[in-house]
Amino acid sequence: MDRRSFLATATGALSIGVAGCLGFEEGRAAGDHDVGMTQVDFRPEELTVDVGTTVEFRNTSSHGHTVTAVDIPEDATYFATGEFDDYEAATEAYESNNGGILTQGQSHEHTFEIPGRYDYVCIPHLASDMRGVVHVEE
Ligand SMILES: [Cu+2]
Repeated sequence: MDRRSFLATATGALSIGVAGCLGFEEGRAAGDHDVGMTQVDFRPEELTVDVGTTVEFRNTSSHGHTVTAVDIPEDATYFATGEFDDYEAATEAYESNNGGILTQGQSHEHTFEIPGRYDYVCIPHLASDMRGVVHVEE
């Protein structure tokens, strides 16, 4: 599935999930981010892109979230809101001073250069299982 058809699919699913939420729909229609956020979910939870794609994660909710990689391919560049070097650093920063939090409307971009599966989480909503996956294909 190419990026365009995936996005079309994701948007379709989103329309069902947030029917009646006009503001969010307008945000999607602008096509200016790839992964949005609800109170305790990434939307979509899984995204498939080609190598070299820059993905924009945007906090489309009123709650604070992080985008923090937990499991990425060997040799891939670590990514996290707050630009931390690894998961431990991101966790410490969040626990000490809310480091890495994206507030409403803020975005974080990452360019995926290595194929494979990238699992990420929202640290403050781990208890709600707020997780996402980016699949990067050759
Ligand atoms: Cu969150």
